[in-house]
Amino acid sequence: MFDKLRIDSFSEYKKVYRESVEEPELFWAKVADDFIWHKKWDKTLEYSFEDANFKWFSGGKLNITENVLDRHVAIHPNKTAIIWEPNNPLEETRIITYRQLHSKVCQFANVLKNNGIVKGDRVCIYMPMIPELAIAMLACARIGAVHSIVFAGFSSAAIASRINDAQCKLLVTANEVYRGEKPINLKAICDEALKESPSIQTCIVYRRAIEPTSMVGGRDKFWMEEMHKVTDHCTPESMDAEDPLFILYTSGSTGKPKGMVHTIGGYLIETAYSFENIFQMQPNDIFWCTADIGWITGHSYIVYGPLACGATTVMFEGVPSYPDFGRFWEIVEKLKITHFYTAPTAIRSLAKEPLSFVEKYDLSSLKVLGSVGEPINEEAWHWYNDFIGKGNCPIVDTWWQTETGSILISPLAGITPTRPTFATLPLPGIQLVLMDEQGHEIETIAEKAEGKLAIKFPWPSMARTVYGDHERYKETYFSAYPGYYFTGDGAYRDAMGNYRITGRVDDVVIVSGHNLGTAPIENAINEHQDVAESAVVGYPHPIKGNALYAFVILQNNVEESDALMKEIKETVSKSIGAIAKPDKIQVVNGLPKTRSGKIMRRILRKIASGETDFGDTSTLLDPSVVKDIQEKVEQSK
Ligand code: 7RM
Repeated sequence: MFDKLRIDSFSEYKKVYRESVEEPELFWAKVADDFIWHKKWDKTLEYSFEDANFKWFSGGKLNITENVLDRHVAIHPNKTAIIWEPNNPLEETRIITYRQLHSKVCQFANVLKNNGIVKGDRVCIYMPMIPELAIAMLACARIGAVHSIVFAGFSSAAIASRINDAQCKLLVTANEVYRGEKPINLKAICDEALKESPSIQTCIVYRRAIEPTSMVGGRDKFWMEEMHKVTDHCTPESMDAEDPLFILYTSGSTGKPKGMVHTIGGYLIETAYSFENIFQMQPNDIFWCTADIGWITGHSYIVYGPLACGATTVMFEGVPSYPDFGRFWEIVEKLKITHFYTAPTAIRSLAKEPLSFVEKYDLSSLKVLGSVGEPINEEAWHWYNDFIGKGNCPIVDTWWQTETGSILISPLAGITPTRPTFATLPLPGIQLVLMDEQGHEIETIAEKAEGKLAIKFPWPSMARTVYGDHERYKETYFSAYPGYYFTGDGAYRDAMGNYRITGRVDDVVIVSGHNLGTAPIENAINEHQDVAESAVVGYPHPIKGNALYAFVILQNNVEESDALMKEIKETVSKSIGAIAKPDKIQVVNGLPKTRSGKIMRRILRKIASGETDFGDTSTLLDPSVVKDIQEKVEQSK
C-alpha cells in the first residue's frame, strides 16, 4: 500500500533509521504525507517532556475512517477486509469486503447519531470478537466519538468503573459470547454494571445468539432494529489530528486502572507505518493476529494498522484449545494464513500438547510469524520456528505497550537479522536508551549492556495523557528520568545494538500476556471479610509466563480452609475478572515491610520463585518475618 514508505533491505533500514534520528520531524512529516488529510498540519511536533505535553501534526484535519475504509473502497472495493472465524468450527466463516465494511460502519455511525452521540462523546464497547466490534469502533471514529473498549472477560465492577471514569454516554454489547465450551451472557453482566453507571443513556445490544434477552425499556435497543432505521451514508467528521480517538485502560502499580488516551493523527500514521514495514505483506496475503480487540494489540494490529494498509485481517472468536489444541493450525490451513501473530503464552501452551495437533495441518501458506506481549523464552522461540515456521518463516518479536500505541522494537520480516529471544532493533523514529542505576544513559557497546529501557524522543502514536489525570501520566512515565519516557521494563543490548526485553521492573505482572496490576488484585482480596492484609507478586510459570502468588494475612481467629481460599479467589474474579485469580494463596503471619510501611514485594517475588538470596534487606522493619514466610511456604509444598 505505502510503496514509498516500504523499507526493503537492511541497508535501507539503516539509512532510514539514521535520517529519522537526525531529523525526526522531517521523517515523520514524510510518512504523514502519504495519508489522506482534509487540511495539512501547521506544525509537525510541539512538545515538552517537563509538562508531558506532546502534539503531532496539530492543526491538521482528517478522519481516520477515510484512511482505513474510503481510500481502499476507491481502489479495491471487493477486496476482503475482515475474515471472521467463529468459535465453533461448524458455524460459518464470514467474509466482509472493504465496501461492505464501509457500508456497515457508516450505518452504525448513523445509529450512534440517532441515539444522541456527537463528536467528543465517549462510547463504551463491551463485545466479543465479532465483526460488529470492529464496526462499532470505526463508527465512533467516523463521527468523532471516542471509543473505550472493555475486554469482554472483565467483570461488571470493572466495566462500571471504566464507564464512570470516562462518563460514557452509550454502551454497545452483545447478548452472548462464545469462547470455548460455554456461552457467557454478556448482557447480564452489563445489566449489573449499569446499576452503578448512571452516565449511560442507551445500551445497544447485538444478538450474537438467538436467546431471550432481557431488555430495559427506554434504555436498551437491539442493533439490528436500530440499523434498519438508517441509511449507509455518513459524512466523516473532520477531526483535528490531536483530537482523541480512543481510551484504553491499562493497569498501573497503584489501585485504579489508567485510561490511556490516544489521538487520531499520530496513531493512524504510526500503526500503519509499523504494520507495513514489520510484516512486509504482499497484496493477497492474509494477516491473523490472535489477540482480543479488547487489548491494544487488537486495536492496533487487528483493526487500525492492517486496515490502514488495505490488508485482509482475520478476527477469531474462539480459543486455541477448542474443540481441540489443533484449532489455530486448522484455521491457518483453512484460511491460508500468511502472517500469524500471537503471544508467547499461547505458543507455550500449544507446544506442550502432542505434535500431532500441528502435523495434521498444512501450514505451508505461512510466511511470517510474530510474537508479542512478554519476553519469549528460548524454548518457545525454537518450537515456533521449527514446528510452525518449519525454519522458513522469519519471527518478528515485537516489543511495545498500550502506552506506545504501536510497535517500537522489532525486526522487519526477512530484512533484519533475527536473534532468538531478541526484539532486535528500534523502528525508524524511535530513539531508545538504557539507563543505569544513577539515571545516566549507558552508552557502552558490549555483549551485554543492561539497564532500564527509556525513550529519548517523542513518537507520533504515544499516548497523550491518562484520561482525567494528567498528573498521573506525568508522574508514571516522565518523572523517573527527566527528559525521557520511562517504559517500566528492564532490558539488555548486545554489541550489534539488538535489544532483549527482560520484563517489568515495577509492580505490574504480565500473566498470559495480560498486563495486570498487583495493587487492584490486593484491593480485591482485602475486600474479603476474613482477610486482614495481602500482597500479590508474579512468579515464573511454564505456560502463562507469570502466575500470581498471593500472600495473605487472615483476621484473628479465622481458620485457614480450602473453602476460604476458594472464596478469596472468587472475590478477585468478581471484582477484576477470572484472569486475575491468584494461582497460589499462602497464608502468612506477617509481610516484609520497610520502616515506612511499604511492602517489599521484591522479597516476596524471590520467595515465590524459590530463591533464597534476598539481596539488601537492611530496610526491613522485622527481618524475622521473612524466615517465617519461607517456613510456611516449605510446609505447604
Ligand atoms: C503490546 C502489549 C506491555 C508490556 C511491556 C513488556 C511486555 C510486550 C514484549 C514484551 C518482551 C516483547 N501491551 N512486552 N511485548 N516483553 N518482549 N516482545 O503487550 O501494555 O499490555 O503490555 O508487555 O513488559 O511493558 S501491554
